[in-house]
Parts: sequence; structure tokens; C-alpha cells
Amino acid sequence: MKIVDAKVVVTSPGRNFVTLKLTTDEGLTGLGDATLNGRELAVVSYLADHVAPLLTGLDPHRIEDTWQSLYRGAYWRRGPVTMAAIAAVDVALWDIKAKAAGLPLYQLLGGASRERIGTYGHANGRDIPELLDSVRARLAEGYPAVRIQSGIPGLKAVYGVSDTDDTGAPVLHQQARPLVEDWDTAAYLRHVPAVFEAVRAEFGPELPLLHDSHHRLTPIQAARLGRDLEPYRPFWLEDCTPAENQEALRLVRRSTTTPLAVGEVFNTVYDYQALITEQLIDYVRSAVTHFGGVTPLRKLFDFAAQYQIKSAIHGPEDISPVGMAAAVHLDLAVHNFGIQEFSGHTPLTDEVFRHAYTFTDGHLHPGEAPGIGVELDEELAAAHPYAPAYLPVNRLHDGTVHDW
Ligand code: KDG
Ligand code: MG
Repeated sequence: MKIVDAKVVVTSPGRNFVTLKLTTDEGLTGLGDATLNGRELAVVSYLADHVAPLLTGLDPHRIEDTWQSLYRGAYWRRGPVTMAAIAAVDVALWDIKAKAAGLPLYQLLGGASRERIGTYGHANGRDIPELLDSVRARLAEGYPAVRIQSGIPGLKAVYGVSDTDDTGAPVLHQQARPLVEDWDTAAYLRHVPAVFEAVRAEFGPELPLLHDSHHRLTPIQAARLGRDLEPYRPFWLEDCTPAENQEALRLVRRSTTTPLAVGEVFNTVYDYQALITEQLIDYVRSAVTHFGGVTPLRKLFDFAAQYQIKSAIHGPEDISPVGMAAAVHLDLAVHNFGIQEFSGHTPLTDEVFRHAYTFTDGHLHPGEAPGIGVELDEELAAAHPYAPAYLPVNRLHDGTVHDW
């Protein structure tokens, strides 16, 4: 079998998604997600201009060899653009291999290690009462665990607290200039324990509660927050510091028993080396889409397993259903599965990417369709072309740029 076509499809059914579609001389097709939120077209060019010409004529069964030749052969290694492009090729090749075998991908990864995949959903509110309503809504949808994010008194726009329209549906910030959010670390550190207190008082001790600091704290601030949250037994504190400084997590780890989750912006195992070998974290958070695909993420999970660290694949709305499908197959197969983030997609997105995976009672299952189980409706995709969009930037009260 040979690859005869490599096509990059960009579509925006509410937000931008980049998809690689490979076709073989036997008529099999494979899809891979290459969406890099806010920098989508850089990956489109990387794939279309530099990778696609190398793929035609290759045997799609040679996944490891193709991965190594794209990673090592570029000379310029790592980075989100490179690794998102390689991820798309890797997942598309796994999709083809599994279709050729007539099996769902998880069977090629060792088969199911569990019946279904536990998820967490996002609850948020501009204030605590609104957050409590949002937690209630997630529980009514069946989510077994909930990430809680709240507005901070004195701040007008905070990460994780989405604007909503009259119907309560989230408003997406698809705009040509970044939205400016504001930030005050002292106010945040004062408010978050009160948020946990209120949610525990309302929903009791058993509900797993997660929280995302989104890279905003210094090590000593993160240590403080981890300690202050201990009485509320969080499931985890996510991205408390900008963790490309891996050593920073040593101080946090020494100071608190609050479990730590890190890694959604990482793209190779090297970003995790000290974090894993020194057991500084509890969950690895990389997405298939940003980590070079199923091949390296499987290796990361196996490495992490030796240190009793679990998987927790990044699953916000900007991972397309193609990236989500690949994640769900891995989740079902790996032994050290922890939890899967799942926000779901808009009905239109689910129409553009028809998928076999299902979400029932707060749990995902990849389904039994051969491959990753996603069909791309190219006509519908073309009806929703790319729209320029940026992630927000964050500024302190005096105008200084802070981590977003
Ligand atoms: O594109 C950025 C988002 O993927 C990120 O902000 C979401 O932090 C996130 C999460 O935990 O889902
Ligand atoms: Mg996050």
C-alpha cells in the first residue's frame, strides 16, 4: 500500500480546526488533527509546504519510521508547530493501519484496559453562585468530576470563565485582535480557597474537584495555593507555574500534598524529564495533537507509569473531534489512565467531523468503527472557511503583560 495524496483541510465551524487527510492507492483514508489554537496557519504551511511532498509514495504501515524521519530529518526539533504537524501524520497513519486491519485503533494499542473512560467537565461562573449553578449543570449532564473556575472580585475577565449569551451558551472569541484579560495574583490567591469552600459546602466531600491556574503563579505562590486547598482535597491543581521551568515544581512538591497536573503546552518527553523521574507531578496532560501523535504519547504514558504517574489528556474545544477520537482510543488502552478532559463540541462541529466515540453518563467510549472512527464532511467543512482568531493576552492593573 502507498500514500497517493496528502491534503490539509482548514475549517471553522465556530472555531478553527486543521485536519490532515491521507489517501492510499487502495482507497483507504486516514485523518489527523493539527489544530494549534491561534497559530493554525503556521501548521498548515508546515504540513502543506514541507511534509505533504515527502509523504506521497510512502508505505502507510511504517508509522515509527515515518515519525522518526519527520522528527529527526527536519533537524529543527520540537516546538508546537513541528509537533502538531507530526502528530497529524502519525494519527492519520494509525487510522489507516487500523482500518486496514478492520479494527478500532484501541485494539492495535493492546486492547481495552477498562469498560469506559471517566471524564471531567468545566464549570465556571462570574461569581460563586453562578459557579454553583454551573457545577449543578455539569452534574446533571452526568460528569463524574468537575473543573471549577470562578471570576475574581475586582477583575473583569478571567481565564476559564466564559462569556455567555442570553441562552447561557458560551460566546467564542473569534476575533482578529487578542482579547485583553486582567490579572491580580494576590486577589486570586485570596479568592480560590473560598471558591473551594463554597463548592464543598454545597456538593459534599466526594465530588472530584479540579482547578486550573493556567501557568500564572511563581513557585512560592503555587506552594501557598496548594497548601490552602489541602483541606478541600482537590483532585488536582493544574499548571500552577509555567512548567517549562521544571525545577520550579520541586518547591511546590515539597510544600503541598495537593496533586499536580502539568503538560498541556508540552510537546516532547524532554519537557517532562525531571517532572517524571523526580516524581514532581501526578498527571501528564499532553494532547495527542500537540505531542507528535499517538506514537510518542503512548511512550510518555509508559514512561510515566514506572513512576506511578497517570494520564490526563488535554481535551478542550480546540482539540478537534479527530484529536479527541485518538485520545479516547489511547485512554481505553493504557493501564495508567487517570482522567480525560472533555468539553464536547458544537453540533455543527460534530456534523463536520462525524465520530464514532460516544459520551454517555459522563463517560466516553471510542466505539467499534475501524480506525479512529471519524469521517470528515469536506463539503460542509468548505462551507465554513478559516477565520482569524487569537487567544487572549493577560495584563496586570499597571499594564504589564502576565502569563495567560
Ligand atoms: O488553546 C488553549 C486552551 O487549550 C487551554 O487554555 C485550555 O487550559 C486549558 C485546559 O485545561 O483545557
Ligand atoms: Mg489547562
